[in-house]
Amino acid sequence: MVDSGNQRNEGSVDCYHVYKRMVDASLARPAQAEIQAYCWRTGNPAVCYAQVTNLSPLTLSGSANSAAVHAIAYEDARVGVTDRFGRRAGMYEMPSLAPGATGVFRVGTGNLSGTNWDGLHVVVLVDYRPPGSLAFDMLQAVSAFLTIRGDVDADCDVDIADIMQVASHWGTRSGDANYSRQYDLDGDWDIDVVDIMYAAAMWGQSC
Ligand SMILES: [Ca+2]
Ligand SMILES: [Ca+2]
Repeated sequence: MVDSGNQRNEGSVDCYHVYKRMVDASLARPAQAEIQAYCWRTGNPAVCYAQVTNLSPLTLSGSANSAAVHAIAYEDARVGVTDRFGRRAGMYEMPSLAPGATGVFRVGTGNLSGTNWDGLHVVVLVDYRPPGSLAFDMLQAVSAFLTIRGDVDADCDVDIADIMQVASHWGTRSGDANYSRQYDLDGDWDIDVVDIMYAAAMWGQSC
C-alpha cells in the first residue's frame, strides 16, 4: 500500500518493480500539505508536534473527510515473527483546517516500551479520504526531528529561549488566538505554570 491506500496491490507481485512504480508515481505528485514535526519522549510514548499547512483546495476535517495526523514509530531493527521494523502508531483527527491555513497538532505514538530509543525514528503524515472515495490518500509525510521534552524551538537543547517561548503563551487556553499545542507541554489544553515547570525541569539538557 502506498499513500495511505491511494495505490495498492495484493497477492504475489514483483515487489521491487511494482512498488517502485507506485512510489515514483506518488513522489511525482505535488504535496498537498506542508509539515514540520518534532517529537520527544514522555515515559515510553513519544509525543509529536506537527505544524501543518493545508495546501489542498479542501477543508481538512476529521468529521467531514477523516483527515488525521499520524505518527508512525519504527526502529532500525527487525523484531517478531514478521521481522517488522514498525513499532507503534498513533493518530489525531484534525478538527478543521481550511485551505491555506496552518495549525499545530499533537499526536502520540502509543507505548514504546522495549524499544531501543537510540534507533527510533518517527514519520509524521497527514491523510484524508477524498470525496466519493473509499480509499484514503496522503497529503504529505516527513521524518520528525527527535529531541528532548521542553525543547519547543527544536534546536536540541532546553534553555532560556524555550522557557521564554512557553512563557509568552502564558494564560492561554484552547480556542485563544495565542494558544498553541506546541507550548502546552502537559497537553491539558492550557498553558500555565505546569507547562513552564515541565520546561524548567529539563533546563540545561541537550540531545
Ligand atoms: Ca531549545
Ligand atoms: Ca498545559
